[in-house]
Amino acid sequence: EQEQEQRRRLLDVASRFPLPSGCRFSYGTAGFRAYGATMAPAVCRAGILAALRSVKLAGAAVGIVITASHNPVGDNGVKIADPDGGMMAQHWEPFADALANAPDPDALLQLVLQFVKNEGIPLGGHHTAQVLLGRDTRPTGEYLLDAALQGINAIVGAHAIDLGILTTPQLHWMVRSKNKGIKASESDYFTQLIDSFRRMLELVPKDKSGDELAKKLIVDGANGIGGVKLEQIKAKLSGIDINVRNSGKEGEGILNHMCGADFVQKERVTPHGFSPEDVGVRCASLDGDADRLVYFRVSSPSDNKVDLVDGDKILSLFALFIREQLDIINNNGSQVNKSLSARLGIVQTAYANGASTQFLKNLGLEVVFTPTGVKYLHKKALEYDIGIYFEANGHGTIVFSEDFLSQLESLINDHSSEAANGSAQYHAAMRLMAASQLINQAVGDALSGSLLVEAILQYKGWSFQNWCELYCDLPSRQLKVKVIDRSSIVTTDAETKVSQPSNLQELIDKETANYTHGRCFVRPSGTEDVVRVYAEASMQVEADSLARSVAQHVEHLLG
Ligand code: G16
Repeated sequence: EQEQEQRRRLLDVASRFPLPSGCRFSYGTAGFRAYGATMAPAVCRAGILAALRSVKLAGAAVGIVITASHNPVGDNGVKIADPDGGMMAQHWEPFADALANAPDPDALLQLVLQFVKNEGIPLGGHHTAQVLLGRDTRPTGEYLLDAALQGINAIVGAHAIDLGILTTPQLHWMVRSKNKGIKASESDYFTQLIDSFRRMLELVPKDKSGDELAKKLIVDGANGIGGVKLEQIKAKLSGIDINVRNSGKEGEGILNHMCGADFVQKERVTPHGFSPEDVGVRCASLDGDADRLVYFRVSSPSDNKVDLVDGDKILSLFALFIREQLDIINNNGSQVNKSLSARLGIVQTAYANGASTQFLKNLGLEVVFTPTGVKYLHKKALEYDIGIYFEANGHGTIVFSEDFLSQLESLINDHSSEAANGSAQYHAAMRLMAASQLINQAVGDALSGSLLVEAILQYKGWSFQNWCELYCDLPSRQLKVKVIDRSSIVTTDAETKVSQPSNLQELIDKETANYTHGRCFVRPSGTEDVVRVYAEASMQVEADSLARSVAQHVEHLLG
């Protein structure tokens, strides 16, 4: 009987959300994304999928975020978070694609029945499933939330919990915390941020506490949810003076339009809402769902250019800080003569500026590359005791292994005697512990990331200028090319080479050979209907011209 009920529900929900003809969804770099008004069938099916994933994992909470992140306000999307708070396991993506594109109710039912049989998912029995839902501020969010809820409720025994409007990283954090059995509400998230930030500042050496300018930060909230959340907590963040622009309030502007992390990083000009009066002040820019973070400074009152600190430089600051603390712990002749063994790994993508990779390698750090997409970088970073990953566009975080954290805890406990706990070793261990609590362990998080940046700058007594000067970026240029079918480009070697169309790589190589320090690659975007072209060279005009000529080849070959 339960089985009949299950079939009936699936047929019923599929007939309520028919797939428009000619529509094709792909689980891309970060879930399904398209024009918001067309997304309901895919979001409903993502609801079915998330509930099935929870049943498969013995009722552990799974997450759904309804967002199109950096995309224009008219777009929307959906992505699924696994019980550990990370992105959904990649081996379920082919099923996600098939489910989203099932042409009619019967095909959808057969697909689900076959999949649950293959995966050994106990459908229709006495199972439970729970799905936590969050969404960003897009106008289509509520409509798509309803589609997701209907999809989840189509699975017998599934329970949906709508957590309202959240940043993407908040939802990931809540899924992770809930499954760990620790407090998982929004106020718990805020408390963790506020407390660990305070602890980080308490560990700043007295001689380093800077002037008022050092504490001042202007945040471009991209008119999305990040600014809204920051407004809620900024008064409780002591030791920093935050001013939010593009905060998402009525009349301030349009989501991601002429503002936000993607705009600032790609265009390198001041976002809407900033003026020459802001020259010299440290500014941070978030994207629409607050999972990207870049920093900038308005460089002169006479033009709108900015000095950019992208994800690579945030990564470099984090790497320096972590390395320094490990060195203090391991080279310090303290009374508690204990060292920590930690494999520190750095993960980047082909978009990482060549100068950043060189800088990190010169520090003797292990640097590895993955294709674009947090799902790849995060997974790689988990292979280390401490894994630091960042994409140049500002997605990234630091992940600490359980084993490392328990080593750290025992080191801190060993310092419990009064004589030892004033030692540099103890302070370094406490700093690493506070950093592991401040920085989001589930996914890159612009709010917690910026607080860690602020705490590290205060710890080092560094100005924005000091940070900028870590290394000098090689000039680069990114272009988007509209083609008929972007999936006809196939890449290999962490996206640095094109394998199809067969002659394209040869053309790229020929163009690149014309430039000193030239580097160029192309790849189909997984979030927008474009091919992306990236070029780097020793001068800006050269990077521009290399990108332009390769873009022309792409246009010529793919129409
Ligand atoms: C998403 C992914 C990122 C990726 C970005 C661009 O970001 O989470 O890992 O770098 O898309 O991907 P693509 O170049 O394939 O379009 P977001 O901020 O849009 O969720």
